[in-house]
Amino acid sequence: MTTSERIGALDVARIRRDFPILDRKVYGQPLVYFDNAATSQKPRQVIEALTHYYETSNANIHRAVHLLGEEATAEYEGVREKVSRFINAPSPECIVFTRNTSESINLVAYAWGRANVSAGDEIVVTVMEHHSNFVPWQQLAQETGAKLVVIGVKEDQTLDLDDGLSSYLSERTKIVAITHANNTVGTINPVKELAAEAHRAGALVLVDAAQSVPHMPVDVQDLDCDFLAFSAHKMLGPTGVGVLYARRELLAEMPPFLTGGEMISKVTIDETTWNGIPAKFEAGTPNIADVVAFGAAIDYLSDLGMQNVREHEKEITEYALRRLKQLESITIYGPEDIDVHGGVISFNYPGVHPHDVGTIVDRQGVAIRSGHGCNQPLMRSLDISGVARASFYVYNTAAEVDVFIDALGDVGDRFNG
Ligand code: C6P
Repeated sequence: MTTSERIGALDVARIRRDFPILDRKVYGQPLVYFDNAATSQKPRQVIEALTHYYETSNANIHRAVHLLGEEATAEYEGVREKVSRFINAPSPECIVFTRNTSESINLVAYAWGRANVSAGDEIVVTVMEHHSNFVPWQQLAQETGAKLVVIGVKEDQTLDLDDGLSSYLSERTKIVAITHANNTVGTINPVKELAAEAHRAGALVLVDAAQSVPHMPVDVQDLDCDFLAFSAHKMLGPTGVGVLYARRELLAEMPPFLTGGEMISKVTIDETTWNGIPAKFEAGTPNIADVVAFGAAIDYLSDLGMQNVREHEKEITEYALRRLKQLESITIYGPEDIDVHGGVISFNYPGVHPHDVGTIVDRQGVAIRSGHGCNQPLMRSLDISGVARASFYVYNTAAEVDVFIDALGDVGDRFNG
């Protein structure tokens, strides 16, 4: 690979011009933003959609008879249709807007979980779950007396499925909650195959897609999952918008998570009946403006093509892995096979705290994440407290990887020599 700006499928030079923040300097150096797994940067198109909405159509939705209210409702519902098409959901009714992935998963753990899980039932998760897809299930198990079954990882941080998923399932398994792509070691899990196996055992499947929907084509009907959760802010959209996809029958049967305005059908002093789906799960005034701007992010990614996004990230990740492996005394985590490795790389130097690594590269303008990455069970299983992590997106270049490698310089020697 050369250090040219054009990598594979994407015209990165053109893309970069859409991101105003990439023009700024950090400690006098051009910003190299490698913290995309935490949140992505936003293109001008998304920022302008947000401003345009407030300047032209701002009103509350689903309740006003005036024109602004109708326009705002149409824009908001239009984005629900876009999201539905983006992940190939069978209907926009299957899309619930939340605040983020964490809230989407909590919605399922509370609304579905409290109604369907009881003492002696089993919930299967993996040790590589982000806390957002671990703690809600752990708490549900503790509250109901259900058993939490945890799938471990092998040495290359792929799931330990040598004896098949069935070895973790029983006739009491109610749900398998699994991440599509891990956010620290980068493992991409075979969720389609796992969903088929879980369904054969009569269990439902929730996919944490916070690190997959932004980075690769995801088709919920092809995966055949029951629930799938992701966040707008990791895919060029604004903060404060999450998505829960759920099968229509499940949403129809589930009790609400939050109650209040707009999620009701009828309220009397004695009782309340619920609105239809998905309104039943969107109590109160939602984050209208950010949902509208999220629509611009989906348009942007759709124009790039999600397969192209994945190809670009694969190439940049392979290049970064090759360069990192040349550094002295570095430990790199995650699977070798790039087909099951997302666009994140975590690493450590012996005896060097990841925060020190993060601070050193920051002084050269390179933003990475350091710490446990909300993956404490996984960190514990690797016997480490945290990692330094670089994560890539559509605007990152091989030239930026070179800046990052130069910024790492002699970190290993400096601390140990
Ligand atoms: N991971 C990271 O730096 P929220 O914060 O609710 O939008 O997303 C939570 C979440 C759930 N699942 C996975 C796999 C994730 O990676 C995240 C967020 C960020 O890796 C913040 S810890």
